[in-house]
Amino acid sequence: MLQQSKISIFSEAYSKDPYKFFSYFRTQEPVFYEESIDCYFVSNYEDVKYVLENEEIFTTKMLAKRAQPVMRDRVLAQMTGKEHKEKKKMIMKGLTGENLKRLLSLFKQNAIEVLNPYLNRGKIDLVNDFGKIFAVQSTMDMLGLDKKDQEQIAEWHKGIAKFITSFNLSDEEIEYCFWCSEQLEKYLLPIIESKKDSSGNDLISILKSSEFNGIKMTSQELLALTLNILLAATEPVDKTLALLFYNLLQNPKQFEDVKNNCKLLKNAINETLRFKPPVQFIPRQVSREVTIKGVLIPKNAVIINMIGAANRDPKAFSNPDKFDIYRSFEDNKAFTSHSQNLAFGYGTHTCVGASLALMQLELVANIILNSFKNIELDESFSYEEKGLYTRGPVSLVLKFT
Ligand code: HEM
Ligand code: 2IO
Repeated sequence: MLQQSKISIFSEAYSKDPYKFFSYFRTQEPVFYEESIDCYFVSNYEDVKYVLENEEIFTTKMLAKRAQPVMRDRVLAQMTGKEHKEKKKMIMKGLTGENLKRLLSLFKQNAIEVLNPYLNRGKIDLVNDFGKIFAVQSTMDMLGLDKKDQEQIAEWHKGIAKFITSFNLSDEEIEYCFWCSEQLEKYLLPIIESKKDSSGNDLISILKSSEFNGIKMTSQELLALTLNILLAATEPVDKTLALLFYNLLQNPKQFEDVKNNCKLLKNAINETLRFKPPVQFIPRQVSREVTIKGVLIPKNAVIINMIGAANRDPKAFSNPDKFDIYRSFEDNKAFTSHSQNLAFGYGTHTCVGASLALMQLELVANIILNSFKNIELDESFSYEEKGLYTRGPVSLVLKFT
């Protein structure tokens, strides 16, 4: 019988600062059972890696309940084997080569346009005035959607994100999430149906013209993958960008070094993703009884991988609680390859948009650094992060000259 811990991820203290709890979880309760939601939380780097690389034991079946009701059909993470490989390839086609070049140029335009009105104001909220708008616009470019509808899309996107990344929603909240999903369906289905096969380079057109086993996808299947990209490419962007600037502002020497050598931005982005990953949880469902660190996990139980805790495991990263853009990413005491941080996941379902996201973040951070000088936190601003599953700053008010 598992002893119920007094600690809960639903406590106010955890929600305020989960990072304070990670060492306790890793060392005292490496498989932590959260009774109220009947889930097992895994926090050691080696265990998270083991779970994510064994997809036969640790499946994504729980997404049928956690994602499918608002995604309206299966998302990429629910697929396995040949289907997963081929559909992932279709998505990759829309994000690489000439399409990558086209997207980066659109991202640049988006960033400049959104930042422009703030240039003479000396003040900007990097989350609410910039990041959220930039993220939705850029995802709409990937999908080939008309950006005139961005505000509407952003609002409905919040509803599906809430459903997938929450625990214990009320019936009213669930109803609202479903309503958002229905609005997105009503909006997107006619667009998906009107796109002419092989007429465009956007992801919807590419997916529509591709075949799996000689058969084209149905509109419903295309809708689910469209919603998958909408959520996956939008949700982490404003969070990562704000965390990057916050971490740099908290570490002025490192910020100076980045400003003097823009090649260091890549390191700063990678270190931000390790130090404070915007996607904190990756759930899996066990296909058979399994034991981790001596704890028996019953068949069909849901395991939640704690990415934030794994990324600060001292067995994988030296001095893990220090934000250090100079840490060698090869520096890994316990593992033979290299210590890859787990912000983009690991194994078969590793993020398909990872390299695009890194380029997008580098591009936009460079634009911000070139547009604003003497960036500081506004003195009236108090910093707060929010979210258990996805997590990031509520706002980040910067002043600059
Ligand atoms: C999967 C994080 C950006 C599309 C994932 C997973 C994580 C993640 C943790 C693994 C899920 C799992 O194993 O169940 C992030 C972060 C991002 C980011 C931190 C930005 C900083 C993007 C972008 C795209 C994208 C820009 C757009 C194309 C996807 C898709 C999957 C995925 C489609 C599912 C992959 C699969 O099941 O094979 N992402 N992501 N992500 N991500 Fe991202
Ligand atoms: C959409 C949770 C922001 C994904 C998800 C049901 C599947 C998958 C992830 C990421 C990030 C989002 N899981 N993206 O964790 O596609």
